[in-house]
Amino acid sequence: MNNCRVCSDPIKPFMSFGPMPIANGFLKEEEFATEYFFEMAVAFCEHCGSFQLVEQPNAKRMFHENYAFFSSLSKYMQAHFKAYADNVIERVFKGRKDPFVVELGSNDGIMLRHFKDAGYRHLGIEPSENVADVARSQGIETLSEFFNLDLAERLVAKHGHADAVICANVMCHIPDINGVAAGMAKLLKSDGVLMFEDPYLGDMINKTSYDQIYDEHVFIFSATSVSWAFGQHGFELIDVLPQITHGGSMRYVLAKKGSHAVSSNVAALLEKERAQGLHQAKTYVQFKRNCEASREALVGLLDKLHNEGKRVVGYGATSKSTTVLNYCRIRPEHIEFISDTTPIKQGKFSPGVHIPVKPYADFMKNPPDYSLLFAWNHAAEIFEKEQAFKAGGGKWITFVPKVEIIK
Ligand code: DWN
Ligand code: ZN
Repeated sequence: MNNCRVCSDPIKPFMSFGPMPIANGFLKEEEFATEYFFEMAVAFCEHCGSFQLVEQPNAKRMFHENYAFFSSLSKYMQAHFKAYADNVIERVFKGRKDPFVVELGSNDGIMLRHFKDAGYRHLGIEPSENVADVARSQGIETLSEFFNLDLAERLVAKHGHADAVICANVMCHIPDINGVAAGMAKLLKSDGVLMFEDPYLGDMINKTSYDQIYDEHVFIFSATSVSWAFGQHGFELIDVLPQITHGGSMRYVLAKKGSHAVSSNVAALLEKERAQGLHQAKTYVQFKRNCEASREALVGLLDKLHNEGKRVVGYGATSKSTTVLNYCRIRPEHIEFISDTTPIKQGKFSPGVHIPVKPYADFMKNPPDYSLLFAWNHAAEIFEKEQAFKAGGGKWITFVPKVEIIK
């Protein structure tokens, strides 16, 4: 029996995805024999509404000096983070004297650079040294540590309290959510604002996008669970802003209770979540069935194409693809290679099932019959870029929201 990371109530898994490797653990052939696996099971806490992994590998196995994900590789995400920074400046900084922003998990500085460029006091906290170095090389103040109450106290002593604490695709990675929320309460001014966004549980359930679940994502949040978790630390949800990024995300805006007006968006979303059944165990039983049906359809399609002698190449060696490949037990005979623009992934093999990852030039040189879109969340940007692939007879396979060939 395990206990909920938010409220400590007992929780039990409703579904296991089987043995899973580290999602971003791209590896060399000589490392196959010692590859690490954990059982990836998920649970839903009926008490506080939080959806979480039952076990999560140690943080040092996931976030280190060779972390493979660099935020700035997508043009769309660059524009998204500029808009996010503008939203913070407009909403929080207006009328404040010399405001100070702290970003947790600032990666290569994709968002903080806008604060730096506008001359604002800023600090990034990024535990993966290699991505933090990219930010530092561009003059973005960055500290390579894990955030907790102790660090919050040291930051206050050195820089004073923050006007805004922000993050994107970070909060859902942190198992000690209570420690982090307490640290944020310490770090923020009494009228400070906390803003974070993460993949949204409501979208994941609606789209059966189970690939959002992997080692790094210890939580998949809803407004209900965020409100509960941060409410314990004196925060209240003051606004919610849906985002289309990562296949459907939610930006949560929180402040110390009573310090800011609460938008009507909050009550409306909480009500929508009840109507969707996000508070009920039976919703997750159905989600499990939907995942199994999706797996069956994808494996069936790949088997068929393999038997017909078609060439299939994966597009985007995403973290998400590790869940799909391992849960569906997709093999190198199904997928010739995965094309990815990230140099650190190229020349290596995908975690667990060991499909080669090759540079994008290999995809361009010899386009396959079918391309399996692992980076489905970037579909708009990719389809625009890959018009020649389609015009040349290439077809896309997607699996979110359902397995299909896009003609
Ligand atoms: O939360 C997280 C999110 C924000 O980013 C992290 N835990 C890790 C990561 O998740 P992901 O790996 O699933 O993210 P993406 O953005 O879906 O990854 C896209 C991958 O596809 C990258 O490896 C780059 C690659 N790519 C490509 O090869 N060609 C991407 C685009 C847009 C392209 O045109
Ligand atoms: Zn709970």
